[in-house]
Amino acid sequence: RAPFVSFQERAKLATNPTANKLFQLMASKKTNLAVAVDLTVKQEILDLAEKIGSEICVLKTHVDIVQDYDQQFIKDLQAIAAKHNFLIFEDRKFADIGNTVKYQFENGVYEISKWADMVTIHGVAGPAIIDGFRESIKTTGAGLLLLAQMSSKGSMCVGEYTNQMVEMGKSNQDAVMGFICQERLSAMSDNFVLMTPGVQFNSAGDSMGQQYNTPEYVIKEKNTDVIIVGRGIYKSSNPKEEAIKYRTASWSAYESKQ
Ligand code: 6AU
Repeated sequence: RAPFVSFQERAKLATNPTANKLFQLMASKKTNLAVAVDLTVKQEILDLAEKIGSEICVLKTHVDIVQDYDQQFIKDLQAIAAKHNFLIFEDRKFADIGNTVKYQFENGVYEISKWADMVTIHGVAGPAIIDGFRESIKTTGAGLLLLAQMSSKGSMCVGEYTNQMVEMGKSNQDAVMGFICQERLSAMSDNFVLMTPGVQFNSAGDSMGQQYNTPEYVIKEKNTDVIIVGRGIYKSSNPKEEAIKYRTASWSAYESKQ
């Protein structure tokens, strides 16, 4: 396995401003837990953010599933993020040509570029997709997360495609903050944040192709940096307590690599 480099050290190596910020935040707050809040009513998202905010480094949204979305929702979420010190990740999974994703990022109802600290992008359209984000993120310092691998059964983000995504990240280190992946590959250098979804303690998967691993497995065995937990936390009857369990497990797994 690659030699251990702490989050503090990785902050210094980071080439994207949000990667730097996230490494520092994780090191000081001592949490590498990101939570996917896939709820569809804004007040429910805000209530959960308030409850678990102290435990997390990142809150992940799918803003297009919020039925009563408005700009106040973003202001309220940003206030909670500032209070509890976490970053906001809009999991939009952009995939079109540069010119189109630029509109999707900056315009429409959501104006994602105005508030998201980081967003996900697919590489199917080729590396020029990144040019659609470059102008906007030059001013905000936001980070792009490249989908190098997916957690779902039969994912086609494998093999040579995955290698090409890593290369796309390395050729665009100013804009790309890291990867969504299931394992650390040797080509993934320490300036990148590696975030892994498909994490749950008590389930192997769902009926729609999702596959789960434990925090220990992904952080220690697969050597990634951040776990992304959705239903394992937001569906729980006590999300705060559950968030603490995931936080403790993923942070001990990180520390055990030293
Ligand atoms: O823990 P879950 O299964 O309730 O939620 C997992 C979350 C969802 C997915 O949209 C997302 O993680 N996700 C992603 C991301 C983060 O981009 C990639 C992937 O391969 N698998 C996955 O589940 O919000």
